[in-house]
Amino acid sequence: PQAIYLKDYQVPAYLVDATTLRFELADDQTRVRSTLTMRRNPDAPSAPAPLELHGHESLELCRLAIDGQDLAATDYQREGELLSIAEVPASFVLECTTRIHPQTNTALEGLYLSGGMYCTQCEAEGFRRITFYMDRPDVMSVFTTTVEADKARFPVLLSNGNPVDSGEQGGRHWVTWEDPFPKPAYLFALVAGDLQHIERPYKTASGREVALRIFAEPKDLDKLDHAMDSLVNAMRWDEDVYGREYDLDIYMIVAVDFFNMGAMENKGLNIFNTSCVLASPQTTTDAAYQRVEGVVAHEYFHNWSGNRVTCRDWFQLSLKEGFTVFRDAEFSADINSRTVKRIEDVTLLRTAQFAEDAGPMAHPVRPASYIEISNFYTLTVYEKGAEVVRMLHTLLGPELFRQGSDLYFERHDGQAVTTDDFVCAMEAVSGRDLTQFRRWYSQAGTPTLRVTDDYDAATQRYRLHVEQLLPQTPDKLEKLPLHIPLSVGLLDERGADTELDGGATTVVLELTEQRQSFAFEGIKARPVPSLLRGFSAPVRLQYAYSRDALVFLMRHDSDGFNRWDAGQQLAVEIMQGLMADYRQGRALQLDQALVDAYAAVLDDETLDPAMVAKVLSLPSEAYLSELSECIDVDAIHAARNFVRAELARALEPALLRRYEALAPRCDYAPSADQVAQRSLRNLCLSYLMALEAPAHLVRARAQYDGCDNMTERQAALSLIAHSGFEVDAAAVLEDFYQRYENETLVVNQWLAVQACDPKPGALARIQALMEHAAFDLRNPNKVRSLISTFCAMNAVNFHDASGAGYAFLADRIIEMNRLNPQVASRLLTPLTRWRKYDEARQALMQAQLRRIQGSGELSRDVYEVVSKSLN
Ligand code: B3K
Ligand code: ZN
Repeated sequence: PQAIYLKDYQVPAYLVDATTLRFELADDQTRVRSTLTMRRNPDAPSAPAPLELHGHESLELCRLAIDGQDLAATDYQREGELLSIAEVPASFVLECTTRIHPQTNTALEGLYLSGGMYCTQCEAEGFRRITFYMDRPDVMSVFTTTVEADKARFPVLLSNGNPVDSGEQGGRHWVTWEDPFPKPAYLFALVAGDLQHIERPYKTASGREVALRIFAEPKDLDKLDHAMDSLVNAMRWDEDVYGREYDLDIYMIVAVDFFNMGAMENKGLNIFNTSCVLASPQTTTDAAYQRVEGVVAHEYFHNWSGNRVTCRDWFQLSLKEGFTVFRDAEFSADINSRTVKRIEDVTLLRTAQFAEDAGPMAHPVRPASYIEISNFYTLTVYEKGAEVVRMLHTLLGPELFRQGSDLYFERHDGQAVTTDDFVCAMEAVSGRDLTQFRRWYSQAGTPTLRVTDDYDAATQRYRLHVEQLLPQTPDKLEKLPLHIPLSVGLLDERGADTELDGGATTVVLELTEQRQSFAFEGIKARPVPSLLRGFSAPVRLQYAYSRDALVFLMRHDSDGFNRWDAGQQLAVEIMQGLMADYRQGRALQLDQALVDAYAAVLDDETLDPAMVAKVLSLPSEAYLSELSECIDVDAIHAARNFVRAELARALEPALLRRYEALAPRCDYAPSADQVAQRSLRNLCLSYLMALEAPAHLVRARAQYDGCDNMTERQAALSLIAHSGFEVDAAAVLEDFYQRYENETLVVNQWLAVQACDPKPGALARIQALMEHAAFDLRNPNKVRSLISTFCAMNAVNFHDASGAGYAFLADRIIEMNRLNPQVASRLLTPLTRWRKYDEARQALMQAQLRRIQGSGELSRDVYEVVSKSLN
């Protein structure tokens, strides 16, 4: 496989003005007829070029014609994914008929079957599995699509835009859809199935009527209201905050069971993984409710940031993804708790994205090359990309940022553009030079900020000295200093914010040099600095806080994020000390400072319970791993469990008091208040269960039996299932399966709970579950629930010194490489991190990577990750 480079980009030689498609859906006789109105691109170099169409190897070409004349096999060349025709007129009509095989499509790209219903996934390069086309995002066309199928089996036929015609004959029927907005082929969608829907009318700010419809299998019709509420909220929010309105008469969402990702923003016809749209109190946890809300909003926001304005090429993916993640994060922050949302996003960034950015697949937010673009739907493009947009928001302030976004949409509506065009709009409205800021798009790796300070009482001057350290990454490019907004406040001895410039208590320092100092005048006593407030930049921060200072910040910082982060830093430091003790065989002892700090937070009735739960949640094993030079999974697990049990022992009465006081008093609602209370109550129960005491087991089982919602039931289930009470664990797992056997998404949670059970022998349990009726290797949700969860969330078992976990994973990857390359490639992630483990494990992991490499014909997806990892 060959790499593709950003520097080789060329404008398309031809354009498609109109695309007409006819799908004849018929088991193993599915045909696609396309009629493309095409012409030479006036912006392309003038010498006539061959016409190059993309078409996957699996396409059976039945007919190709230009201006009504059939082409002979000698009139074109087919090589790999390209079909080229040496000479075509300056403008012409291309007709093409292909035969495709959705019924055997397990890659879930292009047209495939999900539980008996036809659906599509075309981003990034799936359309070429449907027909020959210029399958690149800078070729935009209007589409007219006719879908024809058996009426009884597929009563609902959908595509993008508005329905304009329909009819039936014999047992078959057809519907024609017209999408008037030019779009790239990756936004094409089609659905045919036995579906039902809920509908709600929506009136846009300017008074247009839109019909909102959400489709699902009949059995799931009662689980669509939350997605509908979320959609309406997102539409209103985008009008209020960005001035963006919806533009078609219908907006449709369809829920499907087999889906590689979370959801897809196809114009007017979003296709969603059921896990990101279905919700009911009895089957869905609070976290999943919030995910539905966030993903529904994300896909809706793409209608402007992605569809109306799209990407010139796939190197620009973060143009739409980074911006849209930033938009959906702000939406969720406005609807729920801003600080809690920020904590969750930063947690993901610091554990998973920082690890990616330090590994063999590290790449800039705008990659410079790729072998398989599907491998670049990454935390870096999405989450770090969103942080880059957030930094622009911080540097410009909300008003200028909004003006910049308005200008961006106005300038580029209907175009396919670059991340640079986005930054240019921000420059134009602010008059700022963002040349140096652009390095965030081209430089990979997480910067470290090393901060020191000094205070001179005589002059009342406090200074911060900041150095930025930029790591080496696989591209070996030279790193230049970044433009970094560093948000800071200074706490006085009472814990109050000091008034800085013009009365502000938080200031944004702009770092542009490798080393820089900032002076604050008129500071009466040595302050405690609150650095990187709100996590104002995606960096690792180093500052030598004493434990006392961290406790002080936990108690007093006016910045909620930093209050939480001070607690995390304190816990990390303590656990790192215990990890060292564990390795040396010393007895473990918990620093009383942590107990006291946690006790104070637990007793603070004025704090939002959601914040209390966040502050009292110990940093995860994954985060401790990310912070380790060399990951010792056993030491991490032992130290963290020790701290949990010690805290529980010391705080048992307080934990119990809050647990009882938070007992639910009314019916379930996914409201911010209730979510907060349940999260703290479940956290208290999890500490109590760390004591392994029968009385708390009884409590957990009572919660499991007595609750009216999945959030409480699932929390109790996993605590009991992971406890040492083996008989009770087996009983509760059995009960859970019996109750929810027919709820696929709940059964997936049941698989996940077992996959992350840290007790010894996990691998054998996973292998047994793979034989269970509830498992299906072809369904990505099930693969993720069982296999990915085991490898990512059960470190002590997956990294067992025998290497059996690695061999198991390699076997699954080799199987999945044939069935579904995208899922196979994602499964590789844990093995790509081999450099972070001890020598023995390094050798075992590398051996499995080599075994995969030599296992036969690899997909581009798996080939790229394996070869980069072994490099
Ligand atoms: N744009 C889609 C991602 C599709 C990825 C396909 N490999 C989902 C999203 O970010 O909204
Ligand atoms: Zn997206």
